[in-house]
Amino acid sequence: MATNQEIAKAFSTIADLLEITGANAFKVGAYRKATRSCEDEPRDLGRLARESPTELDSIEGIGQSTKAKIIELETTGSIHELEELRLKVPPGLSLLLTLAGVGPKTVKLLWDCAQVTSIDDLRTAIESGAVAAIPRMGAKTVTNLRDAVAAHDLAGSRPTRYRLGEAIPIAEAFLTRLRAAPGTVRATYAGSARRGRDTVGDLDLLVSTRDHAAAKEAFLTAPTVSKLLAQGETKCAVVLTNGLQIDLRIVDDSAFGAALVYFTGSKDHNVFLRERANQRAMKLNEYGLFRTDSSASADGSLALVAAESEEAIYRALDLPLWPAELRESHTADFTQPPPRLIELAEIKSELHAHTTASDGSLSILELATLAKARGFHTIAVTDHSKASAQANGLSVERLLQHIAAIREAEAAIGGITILAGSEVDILADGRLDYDDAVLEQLDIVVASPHTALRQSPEAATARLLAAIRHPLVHILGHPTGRIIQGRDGLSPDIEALCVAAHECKTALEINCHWSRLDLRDVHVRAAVSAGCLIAIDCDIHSPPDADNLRYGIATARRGGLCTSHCVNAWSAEKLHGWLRSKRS
Ligand code: DGT
Ligand code: CA
Ligand code: CA
Ligand code: ZN
Repeated sequence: MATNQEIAKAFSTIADLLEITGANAFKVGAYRKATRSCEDEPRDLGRLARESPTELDSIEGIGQSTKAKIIELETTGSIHELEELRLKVPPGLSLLLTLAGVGPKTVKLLWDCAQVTSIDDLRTAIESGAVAAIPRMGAKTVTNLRDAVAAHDLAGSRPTRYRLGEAIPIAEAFLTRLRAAPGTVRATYAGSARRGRDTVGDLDLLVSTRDHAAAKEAFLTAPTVSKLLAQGETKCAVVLTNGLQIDLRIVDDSAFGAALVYFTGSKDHNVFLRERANQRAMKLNEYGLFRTDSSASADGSLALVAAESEEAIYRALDLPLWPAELRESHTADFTQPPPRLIELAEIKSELHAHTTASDGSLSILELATLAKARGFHTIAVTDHSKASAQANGLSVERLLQHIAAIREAEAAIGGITILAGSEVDILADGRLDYDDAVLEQLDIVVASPHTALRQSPEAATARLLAAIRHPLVHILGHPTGRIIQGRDGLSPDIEALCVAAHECKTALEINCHWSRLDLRDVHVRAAVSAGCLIAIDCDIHSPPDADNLRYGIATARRGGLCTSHCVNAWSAEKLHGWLRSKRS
């Protein structure tokens, strides 16, 4: 339930973001006015929205569009337009707005004219004179900005963690630079990013080289580096303009494996490995695995057992090599062989994708062509259902036309199966947004919660159980509706969902978008131990979404998922057989 203050805050944020993105002044003004109206309104707007929405019409400053958004926020917990705007604007700009005396007009000017997207950018741009050179930027404003940045530095604040899909592309850009440096042998990322956690505190990069200075140079001269935290012969740490910290380790290639084991972690796993080494009269550190008993050489240095590869170190410790994603659970028995985890190359279908019929950017044929190019045997077209009005969800009439269009595209394309499906809303009470008679006409049904994401755990469990048990539903889409660093989403009884999903052969989705990763790792682990089917889907709205598959795979692997239980890894025959089993 949203308070008046929360509604007002949402509207003022929309106004700020609209202004930064250059929307027309009238629209911005309407949101400013609505902000003040909400702040001044003595009655509870959320309750009015639920119980007597027509009363909202009489409030001065609230129009049809802002009224609809109050209702949307109250019933769904979020405002679609606000989320869209947040995606359009670099997150650092919102932080700029928190600087004393800095408003959206200034932020827009800084962004447009000096490519400033973070406080570090701003500091650099002030120092270089780039800010003073912006037309319409007065000397007084520049002074104000300088003071505001200084005040911010004293208070000190930067985001604590970064989402996996924000961090990995940055890591890869740095690895490309490092690999291009003379003398580089191997370069990779380690730490929580390699373990596939959904957020990372910082990036840990590792490079082996014959030329330490060249590697360091390539790292430090990257254009996104904003601040040098530390530098030495074998290590450097920097902060990027977006606030992300990167630690770099530079090693000789003969010790790459030892460094990789150490910096992959987790810390707990390192403790386990070190103790195991100690029990065997050995010592493990970031430089290698050494004998500590009498075989030490005459000069007192320890005899090296293994250092060049992870395999060699694990073998010498009498352990099977465990995948990085599983090197954290405290409960795993690392002396046993690890499960054979699913791999990205094994994914052969995408079962959750949108077209221009609802809120996607691709036509049916474009979507199918993309899936075909990825070597998939099946693509499911699952546009939104009618309750998702903000996502242009399909009325029954439009859905029936869409099914016909999908059948036509399927006949035309060849080489891939196009399934007619829907991402049907699970309403707050567990009913689905289309009648059974409509759902029966679809090859595949993904049922997802989009609204009422703040309901009680009991209500959420009952709601999701109803969808799982619905005989026409194949997949439960993004089961909790969480947005990482955005909203918590539902907190249903996951074990109960898993039991039902296993029984009904309904797959639980891992939504691959890095802002969702829903199911999350611990939920996947629960689903895997219950023997559930899992779908790993990109929820494609536009082509780049398909590249998020790797994050879903990382999450699946952290949960211990094997190929056999992932429906997207099945052959066409097996997949289509399962889908048909829910159609009599
Ligand atoms: P993060 O950055 O908070 O997402 O998590 P990590 O795991 O990347 O942690 P980070 O960056 O502090 O260190 C990277 C790896 O280096 C960590 O996973 C294990 C190793 N490491 C760092 N400090 C220690 C330590 O004090 N003890 C042990 N055993 N390992 C450490
Ligand atoms: Ca780290
Ligand atoms: Ca680190
Ligand atoms: Zn959805």
